[in-house]
Amino acid sequence: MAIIITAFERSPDGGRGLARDTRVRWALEEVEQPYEVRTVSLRAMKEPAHRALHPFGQIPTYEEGDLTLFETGGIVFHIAERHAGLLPDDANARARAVTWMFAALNTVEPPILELANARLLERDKAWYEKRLPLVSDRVRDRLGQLSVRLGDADWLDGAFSAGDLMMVSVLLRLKPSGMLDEYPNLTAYLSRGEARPAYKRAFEAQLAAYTASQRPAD
Ligand SMILES: N[C@@H](CCC(=O)N[C@@H](CS)C(=O)NCC(=O)O)C(=O)O
Repeated sequence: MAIIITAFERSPDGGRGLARDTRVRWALEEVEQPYEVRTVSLRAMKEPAHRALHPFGQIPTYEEGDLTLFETGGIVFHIAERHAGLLPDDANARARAVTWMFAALNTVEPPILELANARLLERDKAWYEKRLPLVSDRVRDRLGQLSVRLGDADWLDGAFSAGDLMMVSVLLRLKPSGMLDEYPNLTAYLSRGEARPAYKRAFEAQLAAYTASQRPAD
């Protein structure tokens, strides 16, 4: 059954792999499942045809036969459940890996997004300079806690899992800020994620799509 995901027609991240289709591509590459990509414009994302796939008018979505999914947590979990390679066989280890997926999305990603949004959308506000350190400290709190838990380990709980895939994906947004440099073990963790052949393939695929979107039409 062909797998089709959606991605931005022109990713606003400039091909840096921060759009969330990259984490879905990465999961599919880890489990060696081929997939097709349908790109959608910002306008088309808000139209009924796309909203039928994604109620919030966002990307990515995932279609496989008569199954349609949205939300990267749900999509990556589905991929990890269906195919070997992203979740351990042991039931307890599996539950812990899923817990790390939730931790990435529910506990670590929100302050990171708050910081990204503040930098992007609030620079011209009178309170920006006062608010930024507060928001940054909330990110540092989480990074400090994560850094302590990771310690010297390569991955969050034994072998690489969907929990690491999601956590690395979430942390990547901080890379340009230099904030991760304060936590050398997290920087190394990120590098290990980026060094995985499956991540490299996913990154290259989204970059190729972005580059193609920049070429003038014939
Ligand atoms: N929680 C959702 C977030 C999806 C999301 O924010 N997608 C972004 C792209 S990475 C998007 O479609 N942004 C455009 C918009 O919201 O209009 C998930 O993990 O899938």
